[in-house]
Amino acid sequence: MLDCLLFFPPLTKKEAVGGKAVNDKYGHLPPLGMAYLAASLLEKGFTVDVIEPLVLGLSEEDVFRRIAEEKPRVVGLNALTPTFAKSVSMAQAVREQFPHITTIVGGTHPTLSYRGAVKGPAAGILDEHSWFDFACIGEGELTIIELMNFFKKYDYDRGQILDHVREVDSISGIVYREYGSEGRGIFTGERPFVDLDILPVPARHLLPMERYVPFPVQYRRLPVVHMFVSRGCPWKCTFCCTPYTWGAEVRFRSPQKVVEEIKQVMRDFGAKEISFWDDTFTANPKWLTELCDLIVTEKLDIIWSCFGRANDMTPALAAKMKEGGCWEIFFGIESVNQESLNVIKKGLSPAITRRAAKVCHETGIEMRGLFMLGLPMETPEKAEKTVDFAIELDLDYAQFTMTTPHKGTDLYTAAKQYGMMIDEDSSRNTQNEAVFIPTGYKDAFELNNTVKRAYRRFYFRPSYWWKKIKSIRSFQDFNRYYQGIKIALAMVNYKMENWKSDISEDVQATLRSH
Ligand code: B12
Ligand code: SF4
Repeated sequence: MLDCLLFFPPLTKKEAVGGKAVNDKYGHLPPLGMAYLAASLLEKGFTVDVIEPLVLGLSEEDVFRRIAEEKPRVVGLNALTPTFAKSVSMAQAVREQFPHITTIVGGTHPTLSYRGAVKGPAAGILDEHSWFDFACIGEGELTIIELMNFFKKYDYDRGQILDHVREVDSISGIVYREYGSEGRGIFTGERPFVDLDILPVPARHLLPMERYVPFPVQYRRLPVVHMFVSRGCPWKCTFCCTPYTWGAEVRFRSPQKVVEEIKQVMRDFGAKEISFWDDTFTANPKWLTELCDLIVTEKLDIIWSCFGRANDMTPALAAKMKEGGCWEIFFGIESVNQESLNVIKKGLSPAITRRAAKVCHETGIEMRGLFMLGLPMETPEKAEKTVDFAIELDLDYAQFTMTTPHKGTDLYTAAKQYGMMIDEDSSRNTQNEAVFIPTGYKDAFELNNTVKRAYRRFYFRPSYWWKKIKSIRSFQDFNRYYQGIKIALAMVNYKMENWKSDISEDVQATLRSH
């Protein structure tokens, strides 16, 4: 018997990134949210396990076999917008096969549906999806403990739990159903954001850590361990979920706690490199400077990469980051077209990004640019200018994804003003499929071709390859580049050739009709 079993019902790799051609060995990341929840539960004495269907390639049947074996009293499911339909169907199957198990759903999608710009169709998450008994809105570490204590009081008996459900009124941050298993969802109100330093280190030991190998060009030394040590973002880009899910103020774990966690993952998992997946790792230069100083003082043999904002990149900060072990920064550049940047409230200009690129090049930190094609106010010609910009910036890597207005974001609310949503099926919100066509484009095919051309133009340049060849220092470098390029080409090719046959008849009809 297990108190709680957590899992993240994923899209398959094929659904998420066109994975048929993608080597299954690479590109996995741990579901750290599940590991954070598990650590909090373990700390309070609950028994807990995490199933990782994505990385272990488990089918739904495998998951249900594990549930039957582990006999959890509670199942907690994570839901992103594109994976929400999966969470619903998994929760339904849990209810049908194991009616005594209490189910909770949490994650970006439920949170957005309650906190988002407009309470979208998913706002009444429990009204519409009776397979979930409870939904967790926002951070889950403290909420799940309080819920589990309530369940424990009734010996995890689902019948008793639902009979006494009004008692959870005192637990903030959840939705419960008014009359137990029927009735409307009631939100108990916002829970204040948590001080990250009180949270235990994620329970990575419950995850298959050896399987989390990034794509070959995204690391330098293995093993890489992923970390997420801050929450929130002071910016308000209209396409982004972060300000809603994590708040407008960015909170960091203290540098001391981060260093403790780095030491722990070096000791327990042999980490040689850290991949920080925080949304804006550079948002607080004072914190980052302290962290880098501490890594140096503690003489940690570790290198790392992170996400940054171009506005934050001063020469002094970049030098400090380099000294602390940073070798690569991912920047959300999105576009060179100022009108598009203004519509999405990116708070950037091409000049700011040029300055950041200069700083990175001079400091010797690799720069990866993330771009959104098909933005409001964009045309295929303007998209070409964005690709010119990526080339001009002399980026080490560039990624071009399709603009995806997620339900609950401001961009979703404004989408119709700037173009057409051609697919409201949120399971297609993978950022690799055309769901929104700006007015400047003829149709989805044109947008798709623009992305394809962007990759071709950026990567099929002799000067780019010459630079890469010159930077090879070891066989490992060579192999990483070789594998990376093979995967990138296969992915681009796969997506471009097969996306059409992958989309539903309904959507194809819409595409044909405009
Ligand atoms: C790392 C990451 C991944 C990893 C791991 C995913 C995971 N589930 O953890 C990987 C690479 C697998 C991934 C893939 C994708 N991702 Co992703 N990912 C992230 C990223 C950068 C960090 C996630 C994270 O670790 N957060 C930190 C932890 C602590 O937070 P958390 O997981 O949300 O969990 C907390 C709460 O939400 C809550 N909670 C969550 N689940 C539950 C469950 C219960 C029962 C309870 C009580 C509470 C609870 O408690 C947790 C602790 O506080 C986020 C951006 C972000 N800032 O969150 C995007 C993000 C979640 N990803 C996103 C997307 C779109 C995707 C992909 C579709 C992209 C793609 N095309 O590949 C795929 C889909 C995955 C799949 N194959 O099914 C979007 C989701 C947007 C949305 N509206 O849902 C985000 C928000 C980024 C964005 N673009 O805005 N992703
Ligand atoms: S800066 Fe990044 S994390 Fe912050 S709102 Fe914009 S896209 Fe989201």
